[in-house]
Amino acid sequence: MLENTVPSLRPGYFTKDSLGPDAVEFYRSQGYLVVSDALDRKNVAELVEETVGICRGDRGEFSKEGTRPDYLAQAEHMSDEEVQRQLLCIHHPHKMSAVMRRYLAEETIVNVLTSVIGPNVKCMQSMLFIKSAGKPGQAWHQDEDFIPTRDRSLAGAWIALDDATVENGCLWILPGSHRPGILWPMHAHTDKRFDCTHESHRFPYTDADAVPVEVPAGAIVFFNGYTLHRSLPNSAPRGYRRVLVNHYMSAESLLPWQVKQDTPVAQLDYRDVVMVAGEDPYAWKGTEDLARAHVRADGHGGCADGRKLL
Ligand SMILES: O=C(O)CCC(=O)C(=O)O
Repeated sequence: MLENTVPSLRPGYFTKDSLGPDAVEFYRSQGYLVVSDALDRKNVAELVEETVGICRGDRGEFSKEGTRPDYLAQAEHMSDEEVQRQLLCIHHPHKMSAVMRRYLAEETIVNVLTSVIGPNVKCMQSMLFIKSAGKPGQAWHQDEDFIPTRDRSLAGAWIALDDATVENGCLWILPGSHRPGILWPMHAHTDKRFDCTHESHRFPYTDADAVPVEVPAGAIVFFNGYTLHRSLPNSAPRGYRRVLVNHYMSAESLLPWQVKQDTPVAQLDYRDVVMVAGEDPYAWKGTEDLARAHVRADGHGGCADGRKLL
């Protein structure tokens, strides 16, 4: 656990026992909330063990730009530390790991999401960040820029597998930045502190308005898809800042994401989804198995300066 901090006393920090209307109100007004004791040590150990198994290639193939990452051929001769240092982020680990899939519908996640989204909730994405010492962070962005819902219901559940501190690259949030419901412009950046995704800019907040969301391992940070957030590099001398981030939305909304453009625009609906609560009003469409676990390559938009980080 984090030393010398009492996360549950900070604004927006709750425990499983203290979740209730105040937590929902905080999420609605500030765009995030923390449940600092969501997972116990056993849960965290299980997810960490699974992370190592995934990085070793023991849970099946994952590709980097369509090819198998080179290090996997040598993985059996590498230490747990070495295999984890090879990757910054794996998308869709739930597609290769039954353990990761089980945590999509973890009890606290379902409890919070049914309070802040509604009774019917679906998940469309998971991401496993390893972020070992020296790896970059993610620049300011809003997740709805990448995963567009039609009712602004997108929410991330950011599950800390290590204590996340300012030093090792915890999440930073601009409180209340979801409220205007505006998607700010994005551009490619050349800031070497960050992975190569594009960054949001021209919003009316400064870095001084941001709060670091330091949390102990086992905490879950929930944040709205319009909330501006970023993380800084892992500048600790060693170790990781591992986190499993799952994304959810209201099952009532269609999901015009990663879908064939020959469909009429109003009907675009990505159906590789997992219901985690309630009823799926579109169950008659069935679901599809489209996504594959893959390594994040050069970010969503490519590196402005041609860097290869992974
Ligand atoms: O944890 C991080 O480094 C960034 C996470 C993030 O940007 C996200 O989940 O959208």
